[in-house]
Amino acid sequence: MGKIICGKCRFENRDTRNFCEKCGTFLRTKDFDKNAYELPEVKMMRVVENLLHVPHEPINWDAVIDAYSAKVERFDALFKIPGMGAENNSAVVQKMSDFLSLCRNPDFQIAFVGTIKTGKSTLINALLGKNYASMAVTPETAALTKFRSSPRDYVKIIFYTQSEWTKLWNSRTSGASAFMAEYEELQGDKHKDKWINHAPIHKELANEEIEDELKIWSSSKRAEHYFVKEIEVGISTLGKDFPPQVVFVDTPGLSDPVAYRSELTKGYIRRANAVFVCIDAQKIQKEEIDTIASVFAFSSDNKSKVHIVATHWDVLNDPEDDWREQKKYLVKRLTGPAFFDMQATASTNIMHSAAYIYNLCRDYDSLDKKGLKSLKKFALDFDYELPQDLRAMQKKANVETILRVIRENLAARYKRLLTNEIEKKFLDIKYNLTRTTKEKKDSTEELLKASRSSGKELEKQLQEQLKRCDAVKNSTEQLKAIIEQVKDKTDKRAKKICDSLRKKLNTPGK
Ligand SMILES: Nc1nc2c(ncn2[C@@H]2O[C@H](COP(=O)(O)OP(=O)(O)OP(=O)(O)O)[C@@H](O)[C@H]2O)c(=O)[nH]1
Ligand SMILES: [Mg+2]
Repeated sequence: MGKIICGKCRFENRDTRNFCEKCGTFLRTKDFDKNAYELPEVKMMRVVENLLHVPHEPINWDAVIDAYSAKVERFDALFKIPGMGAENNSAVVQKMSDFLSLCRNPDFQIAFVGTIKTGKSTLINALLGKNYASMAVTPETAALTKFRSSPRDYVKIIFYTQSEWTKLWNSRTSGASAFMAEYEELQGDKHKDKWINHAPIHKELANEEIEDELKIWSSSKRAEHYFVKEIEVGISTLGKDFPPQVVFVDTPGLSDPVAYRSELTKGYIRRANAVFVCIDAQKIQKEEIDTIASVFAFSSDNKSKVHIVATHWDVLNDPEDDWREQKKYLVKRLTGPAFFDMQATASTNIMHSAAYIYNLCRDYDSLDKKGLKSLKKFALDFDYELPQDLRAMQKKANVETILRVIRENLAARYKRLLTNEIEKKFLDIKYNLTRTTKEKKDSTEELLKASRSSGKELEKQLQEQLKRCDAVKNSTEQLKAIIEQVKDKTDKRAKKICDSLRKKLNTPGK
């Protein structure tokens, strides 16, 4: 098959094409006069040919949704051709754009919340399979951080705008004295002008570099974190069975003395598809119940999206027995109007975990002294042998139960729900487009009918006029004839009268 090189962009096109696949330039200038390009037929050819090649952004998570999205991309391209209706129907254009972004970014957001140091980051690291989020013993996660599966590893930093910063600054509560002292100690003001309003930073990096990069932006020990609104982390090593639409959101905590920041977290809880509230199993007290109550208050539309994880399970005096009692208490305490609707939901949604132990088992080959000591203690408590029982110890840590809940109960169900939602939206777009194009077709047909009928009307009128004209002509002729006749008769009569008069005048003695 031959090729035609585009004169404009030098793209090599198949010789069956009339227009460049890349830039749309008319390729057959040799065969046609320059003006041919402007001919309506040629313009239409271009539209059709380019429509056949509307670029498609593949949707990898579902083949059916991929097909829907390819269709909507073509609808969108067709609808936006001048005169096709997009100018007068911005609602349908918006629907198509929302539809495509839903297909392309079908995020299933899982927010991890809780008071300071309850083990949120440790649990996320266990679920992600590697220690990405910092878990130092001092308050650590200072910026909201999202983790998601991605073909390439990246870190994206989003900064506060000036107006957001002003709101944040003015929202410091009376409890923010520690915040202020730290801000001054880290000389926040010196860094402020550099980062406020800064464009997002998108950094592609090696997987091993993520942890250190995150420390720069999210650690409360560096001034930069004050100005970071959000961090997004793309991870390439999450494995094929990790649902790509799942986004883990590590939050800085609900009890932030800067109200604007806790409002951001609350916003995430409201929007999240699932919320995991981390509470320390060693101290299930009023404060923990209050935190859980506030999460339920922000999730009133869907209470079953709330999950409670009692962390630090391994540190309980008698983990098995103590937890059995604690869970019984929690199920009872957290069932009712302000909490779970039913005891059964409470029972499945309240879980325990020892994510710290799980991670130690995972990283057994590279553990430091402290880690190894903690693991040995756990093995001793539960009669395990190291290293042969590492898998059994990981199972005991119960992280896999949480992972299974996320995979099977949430992500899998979410995919079904999302697919239904997308199908519904697709049908809505189709209905809207059919209606809009039908309306357009009807109005064009009416116009045509009107112009056709006015043509007929005109013709009728003309015919009538012509008929009238003929009639006038005829009557004129008739009139002329009558006048002639009258004239003739009058002439004859006048002659008769004149003759008889003349005769009478010429007769003497009468
Ligand atoms: N023994 C034990 N320690 C844990 C567990 N989970 C977390 N930790 C420890 O608790 C400390 C705090 O854990 P993080 O994961 O940083 O807690 P966080 O809620 O993210 O903390 P902030 O982001 O600072 O609010 C760390 O020293 C962890 O090693 C657990 O299940 N068992
Ligand atoms: Mg944390």
